[in-house]
Amino acid sequence: MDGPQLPGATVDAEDRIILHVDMDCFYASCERLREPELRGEPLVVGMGYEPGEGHGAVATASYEAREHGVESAQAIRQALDALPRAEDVGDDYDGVVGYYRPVDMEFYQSVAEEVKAILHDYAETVREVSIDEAYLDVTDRTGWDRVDGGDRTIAEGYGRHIKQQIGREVGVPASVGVAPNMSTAKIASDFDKPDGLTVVPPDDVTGFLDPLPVDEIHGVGPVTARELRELGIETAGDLADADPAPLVDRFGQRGRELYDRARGVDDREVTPTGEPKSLSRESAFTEATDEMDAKREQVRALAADVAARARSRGAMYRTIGIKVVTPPFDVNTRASSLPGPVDEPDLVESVALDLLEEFADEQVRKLGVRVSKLSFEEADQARLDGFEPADSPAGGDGMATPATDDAERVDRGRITDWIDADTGEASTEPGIEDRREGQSSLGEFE
Ligand code: TTP
Ligand code: MG
Repeated sequence: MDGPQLPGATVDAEDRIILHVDMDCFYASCERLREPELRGEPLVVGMGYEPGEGHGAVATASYEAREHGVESAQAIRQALDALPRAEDVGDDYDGVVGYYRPVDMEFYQSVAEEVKAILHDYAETVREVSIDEAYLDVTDRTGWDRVDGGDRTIAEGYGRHIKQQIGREVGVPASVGVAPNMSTAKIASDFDKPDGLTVVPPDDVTGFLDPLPVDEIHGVGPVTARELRELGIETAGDLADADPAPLVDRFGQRGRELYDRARGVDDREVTPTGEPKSLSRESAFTEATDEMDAKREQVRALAADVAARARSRGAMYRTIGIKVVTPPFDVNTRASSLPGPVDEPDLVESVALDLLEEFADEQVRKLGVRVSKLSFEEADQARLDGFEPADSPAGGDGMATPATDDAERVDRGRITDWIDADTGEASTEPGIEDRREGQSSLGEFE
């Protein structure tokens, strides 16, 4: 695995392509979505923080705030010492000031769902490890082949594309690492933060890892790093060259794992996280529109796509819903529940179109269609109308196949999960923005 390759040796055909995404100063980036004037400013998001108060701890800080020594888990008071709050200093203060905001998990969760939805479009296998981090196995979607005989790989283009898609569609920055295994991909996504893209092809793994300080290996915290330094191990290369036996004596099985990671050896498979609770696809208009024909056309394409996706995953649904985003960012959701689980694409379309009628006169920025209350077990028995190709919208049932324009729009849409993680009942809930602004009008009918 390590060491120089034999002349003429080619990259192992088995080499996987693992992509790790970690959003940059995620909570702060979410706040900047709502308050674009905070872009480029030192911004601190506090857990247990209240405006004007000094209690709580830093959940995250923007990179501008980090330059002043503010970091996650620090007390807000300490952060305020390093970076006074804009409201607290007089007009004659000529130092740098910070902006402080309280944590709003619901909002961050909704942004994270949009990001994850994009990720699911770019890989069959996605492992979501935290609100702002996921691994994708993209082996079958891209390649390690070099482009034009240069250093760049096709996989690099793939990683760039995902990053750009998140930036364009959701508006938050991500850092991406691409490598032949999970631990190297994780290190790579962290390597050039923020807004980083680091690609480590199989034949560069050793060269990439060797010079890194040993604490950049995932799993090496400050305590382990200190102990390793006591053993004369400063870099990943030192660890890779070490005799593993004393490492195992000292750290147990973890010692062996860290030794392997330092050598770029990590056979862990990307295992997907749970079955989705709902499937949805949403798509934005280039500009808000009140044209009902355009809205209907969009909903038809989205409905066809969601239904096809549900069928390909063997999912039946009991609730069909829509999401309608009106300017500026008001999220409205409407849903209709059925007596029992079904797999009926034409019903998804007709219910979604019915629900849309309420918004006939509204300006709309974005539309979504969702199926929820999913069940997976019975799906086989419910496919009474035969098999459809997994990824094509259902045909032969009287529903129009989306025209090219629709198909393109659908490509920009994504599968997401609007369901409430705690209750599993999101379909009847108002959107996050609705809730925040107290507009919880709902037109749900059972
Ligand atoms: P991280 O990905 O660790 O941090 P980050 O996204 O803010 O910054 P980076 O650019 O370095 O990735 O964590 C994701 C979110 O989790 C973060 O925005 C806030 C939250 N968080 C806490 O609430 N407390 C913590 O101690 C940490 C580390 C994160
Ligand atoms: Mg992050």
